[in-house]
Amino acid sequence: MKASDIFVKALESEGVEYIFGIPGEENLDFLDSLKDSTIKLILTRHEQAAGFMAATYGRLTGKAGVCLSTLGPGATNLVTAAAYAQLGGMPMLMITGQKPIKASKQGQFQIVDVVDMMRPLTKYTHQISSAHNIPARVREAIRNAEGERPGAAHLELPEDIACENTDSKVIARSRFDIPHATDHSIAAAVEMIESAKHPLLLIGAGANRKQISATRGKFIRKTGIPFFSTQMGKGVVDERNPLFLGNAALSANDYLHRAIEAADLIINIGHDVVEKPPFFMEQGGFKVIHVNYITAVIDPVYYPQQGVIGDIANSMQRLTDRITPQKSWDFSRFMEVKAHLDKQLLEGSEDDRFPIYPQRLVADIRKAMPDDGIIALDNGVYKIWFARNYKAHMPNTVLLDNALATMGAGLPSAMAAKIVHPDRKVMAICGDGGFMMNSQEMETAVRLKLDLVVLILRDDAYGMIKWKQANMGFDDFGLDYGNPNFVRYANSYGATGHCLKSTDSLVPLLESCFNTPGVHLIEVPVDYSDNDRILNRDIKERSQKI
Ligand SMILES: Cc1ncc(C[n+]2csc(CCOP(=O)(O)OP(=O)(O)O)c2C)c(N)n1
Repeated sequence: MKASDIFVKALESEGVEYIFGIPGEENLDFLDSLKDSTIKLILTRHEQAAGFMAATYGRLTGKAGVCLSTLGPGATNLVTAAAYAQLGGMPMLMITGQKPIKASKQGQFQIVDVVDMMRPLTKYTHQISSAHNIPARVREAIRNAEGERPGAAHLELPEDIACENTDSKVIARSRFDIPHATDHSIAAAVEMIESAKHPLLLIGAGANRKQISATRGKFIRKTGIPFFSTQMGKGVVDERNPLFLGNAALSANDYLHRAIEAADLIINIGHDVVEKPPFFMEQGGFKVIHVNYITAVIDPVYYPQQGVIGDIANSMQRLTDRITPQKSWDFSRFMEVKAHLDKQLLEGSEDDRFPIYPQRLVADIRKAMPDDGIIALDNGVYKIWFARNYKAHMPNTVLLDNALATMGAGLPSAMAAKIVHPDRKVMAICGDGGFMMNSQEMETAVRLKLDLVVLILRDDAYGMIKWKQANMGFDDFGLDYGNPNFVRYANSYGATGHCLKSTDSLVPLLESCFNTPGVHLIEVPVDYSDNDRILNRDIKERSQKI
């Protein structure tokens, strides 16, 4: 069999459904092998977007999403997506081409050491130098990408290896269970929780990786211990739950941090320090139990006293079985903070000024989205508003990146979410800055006939940086730009462009877009003039008084 054929067979045997990417001439054998495969090629208009789509596919399915590029420039375009998958804990395999490695007449033309370039961004990076090894290398790359903590893997398939012949055979996926936590660590954690006075539960990104929210629901029901989430832990437990305190969209000085300060123990389910910290540990402050698949990475702001390391679902089940709710637990301070925060979160949610204010925007989008509807956020100041104010009802219904926190992933990640969940309503929410970083994928979305709503929050500036600039007392400088006419821009791709003209018309417009097939782009003029006052000052000052 030709090497590229066995490569594709190995991917099929891994259950790969899609390959996102842009082939170059070095991938042509591989491309030809894909022709007769069950794997669908999704051609994109930029490798970075292909990488974001593959990573999001991996994030939502737990199976490695696969992307493809040529050597040199194609591979360098994958770099940001590799970091996105690696930091975000999303399983992804990148396949890149290369010039012949045995004999080549091309000198160093287009040659970058892609294997080494990927080393700090991946769990595994390897050049295939013999067709014979392909099945083992594919298995090893995917094992690395999918294993805890998931991340990026990379295989380079040089042109001359791709067309070799081999009699090697595909290696089937290994079956294995994720190891379980030791009895000793479960017992130690139970002891710490039972003897705490104010235990508090934190739900982070790792808890969103496997669909095991039922066990966390049981733990919360049995113990009555209140919980809060990190940005990437949103939705693991329904945030309408009366024990949900809030989201740590900000790292400090929010209402929620008054509750965190009052805790003497935090049971951390699935958060690791790659995500922006939800709190800062201090000597002599609350203790932390780290419940995760892997041990904690120690950091000046995070040094848990106890680990419960193993399959999170199993750990939560065993903690739930063994724990006895204590009469001495006192959650009154947490609930007091929650009452203040809940009230604060309603402020502005009915404000009908136009351009729309972020609080109203979030409230209206929540109204328009069903429980299982997915919002995929790009990176901008609105991410804080959504993390803080939007109540997620189901796991993985708020896709955001608070690990690499890159701009440009909003549209591609929404597209991947729609591919994985064709029956669910999916919306990309982007700033005008982030959208323009991968707006060319509008063509891909239209070509794939995706039913998608793309919301662009227009402030004609890099708003997030303006907000920080104001916070740091700098003058307003250097962050404004112009924009295309977004309606005409959308229409030129064969999508349907809309521009919001009044705040009240947002919900009906969203409903009509979701009821009309195709890609809809909605330009939403947004008023960020309150960001500095509310996010930088009001929340801090008012929360001090609780
Ligand atoms: C690729 C990349 N470049 C730069 C940044 C730094 N950055 C973070 S948010 C932001 C501005 C985002 O502007 P926009 O997308 O318009 O959203 P807004 O904050 O205005 O709502 C910038 C420049 C980043 N996170 N990622």
